[in-house]
Amino acid sequence: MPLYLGFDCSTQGLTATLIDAGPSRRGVVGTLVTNFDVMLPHYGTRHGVLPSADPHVVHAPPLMWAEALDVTIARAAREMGVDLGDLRAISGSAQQHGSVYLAAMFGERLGAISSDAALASQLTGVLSRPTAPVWMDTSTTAECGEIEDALGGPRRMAQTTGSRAFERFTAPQIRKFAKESAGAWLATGRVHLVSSWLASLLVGAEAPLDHGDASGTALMTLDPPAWWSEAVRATAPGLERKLPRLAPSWTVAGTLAAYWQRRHGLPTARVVVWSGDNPCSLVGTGAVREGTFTISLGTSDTIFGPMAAPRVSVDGTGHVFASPVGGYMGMTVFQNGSLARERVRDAFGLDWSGFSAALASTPAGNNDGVMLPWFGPEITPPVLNPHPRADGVDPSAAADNVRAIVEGQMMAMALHSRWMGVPRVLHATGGASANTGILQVMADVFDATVRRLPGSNSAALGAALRAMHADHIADGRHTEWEEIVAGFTVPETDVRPVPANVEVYTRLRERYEALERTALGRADRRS
Ligand code: XUL
Repeated sequence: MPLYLGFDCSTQGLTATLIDAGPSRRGVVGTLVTNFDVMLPHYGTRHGVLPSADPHVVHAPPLMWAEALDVTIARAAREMGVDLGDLRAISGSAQQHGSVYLAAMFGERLGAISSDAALASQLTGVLSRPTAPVWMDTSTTAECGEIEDALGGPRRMAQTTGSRAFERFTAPQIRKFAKESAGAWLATGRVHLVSSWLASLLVGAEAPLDHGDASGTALMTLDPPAWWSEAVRATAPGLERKLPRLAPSWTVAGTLAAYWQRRHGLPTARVVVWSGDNPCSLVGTGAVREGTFTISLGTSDTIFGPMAAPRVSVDGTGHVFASPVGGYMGMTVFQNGSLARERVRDAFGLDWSGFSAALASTPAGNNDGVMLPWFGPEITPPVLNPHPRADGVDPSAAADNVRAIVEGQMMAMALHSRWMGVPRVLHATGGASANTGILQVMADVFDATVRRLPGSNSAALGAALRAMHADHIADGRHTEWEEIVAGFTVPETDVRPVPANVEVYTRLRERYEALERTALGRADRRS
């Protein structure tokens, strides 16, 4: 029974999903999660990130992710209930954009890791910056402007890299660090993304960065996928020597380092380059051919789908990435995802079943009440200093507010993903996709059939499936993506749009759009 292991290093925890690809037992063997706040409390994170006096600065400790890998692999060996001796390959998914800054001796130190002590304890001194800015960081507006100016403006940048400059993208983050901490920047020998940092730890050598995750740096040309020397020069001095190698998403980076074999009893499995969580979710939700979009309801809400040719978003809100299945993928990201839903839930003292009951007790369209879901800074549309705003929603009525946040989020997604096309079928994944009431609003707002995928971590599943695909290629076998995902991404529920509700939302979307326009006229925004 060939086993494949996929990780997902998300904002709040590290998930491991083990799959069995044997013809008679094809399916998920098990999934386990190491929650950062709960299981690694000594790093002091809250929701996986470090407390910060400035709401625009959001960092996390890279050593926490390394320790989580160690802890999760130990747990997988103990708790999955199968002999991991049959493990053929491992890959991973990681929150995108976050950058890890390493001293020049990092590569050498990796080669000297001993199985006698825990991994994290042997990594002291390898970081040239103790914390990593993550995708929620919005502190680089000045650097975005500087980079766009140097590269001929946002349109040229989007046409070349797939996105204009966004605060969370790696290039403006690197530029800010190089400007503010020139000495530490000089001492930096390598900048990894979260994905290539963790892959390097598994291989025990510098691992390449895959084209999918590299698309979130603002430093890679989409066609051909290569570092864009103009952007690299415009970002920071000496950056060209500090970037990892680029590689297609199906590249085998090496085999598991001796550390993992000796300390946790794992075999000499192949390690496939890691990718970003959204590219991995594309695979893990089976959206491997154009026509199907996925909505992932996680810490951030994202909508994405495969694209044969890159169609860049003209309003500058979306992204085109290299896809892990070949070709491209379009994507739009909304920062006010599950944390915004939790804010409303907590404000009215509800639990998730109370939240669902509140949603069910209110009519589609919320009697014309609309809410902009901007509880924290928002990526789409860009809102740096949020002013949560509602029109016609009683601020003291729990049920109205629950419906307003869900409807606001879905209307924002429909509005800002138009550039990608109009979906007929949406695959839903992520924690909140368990809530059928939320999926009904999604189906009605998009006028599309929504298919809920089983399991809540499609990114970890996608990573395991990518490991299988790359393992086949390394063995000289060509397997179509449909065959790789077959049996793993079968929707468990179909939620169909209700025609009367679709009509209500066609009207309400105009109100939402008008409220958003008015709010953006007043709110602090960059473009
Ligand atoms: C994608 C993005 C988020 C992170 C968090 O551009 O910023 O979806 O990948 O998971």
